[in-house]
Amino acid sequence: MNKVLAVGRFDAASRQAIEEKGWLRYDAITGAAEADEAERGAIEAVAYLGHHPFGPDLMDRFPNLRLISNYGVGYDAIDVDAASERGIKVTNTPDVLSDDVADLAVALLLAQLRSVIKADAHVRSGAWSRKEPFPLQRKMSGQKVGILGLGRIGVEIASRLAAFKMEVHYWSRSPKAEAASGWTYHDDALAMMKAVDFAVVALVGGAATEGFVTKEMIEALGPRGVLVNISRGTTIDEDALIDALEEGRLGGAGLDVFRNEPHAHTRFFDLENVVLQPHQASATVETRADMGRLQRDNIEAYLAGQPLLTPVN
Ligand code: 8YV
Repeated sequence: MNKVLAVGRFDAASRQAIEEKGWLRYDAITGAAEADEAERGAIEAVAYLGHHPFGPDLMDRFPNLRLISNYGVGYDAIDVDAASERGIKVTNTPDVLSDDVADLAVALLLAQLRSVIKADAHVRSGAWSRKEPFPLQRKMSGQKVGILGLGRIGVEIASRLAAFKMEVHYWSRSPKAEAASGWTYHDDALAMMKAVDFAVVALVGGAATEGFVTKEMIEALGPRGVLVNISRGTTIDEDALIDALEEGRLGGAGLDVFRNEPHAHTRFFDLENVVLQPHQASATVETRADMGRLQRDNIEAYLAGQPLLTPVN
């Protein structure tokens, strides 16, 4: 009987690696939870890809489960307290994706400030050849940017934006040793949003940061402000964000994550002042290969009775 279950719609390379290992694979945890009792009872480790909540009821469908190896640094889909209570270890894939996520955060800010998407349409539509004017854009260098959350990814975003000659501000629960000397720490997130021109959300997901970016914070950024989110849709009051964008109380947004993925709120689609991405900040061939390898290596470590590489609990 198979000890390992892989759950999710993996890319071709990861899928092949999983097939070579001979692990059982299901597209969704809800499907795997309906497998026959003997199959479920044999499972000790799950390679998990997805954002469907993996809570106590689903865990109890696998009575011998000892490890959930998550594909992704954010593990907010997994109820870690419930896992710990059941003696189930959880691992994630930190570090290997930080550069890519930071790159996309910069790309979203630049795309907004320099109107990259609209300018592309201006050329393709023939407007440029008809000599129609294209509006002037916004300067990125020299402006103040605020980073909400200075974890591994936040640090990478901040150092990239510092290289763009931006004045870096950050909020986190406490000042960070990783912060460069020129970066300004704020212990009050609202005060930081008032002090900066643009902001990037790099918070962890989960209950502790649910709705962290409030209506007041969004409006503090103002009609010329731009908000980028590469964290989780849950970290922002999404209704307040859409209202502010529709009514011009926030200048623009660059979003890789949404509340109800993959069903981004349709009100976003009518807005000209947003750039939208399908939760793809870590989605490069190279990084996805590294994430898949780290996920599988954690499972191999468990099977070999060795210490887990990147434990969460
Ligand atoms: C996803 C992510 O895990 O690492 C994270 O926290 O959000 C992403 O890398 C990936 O899109 C698979 O769902």
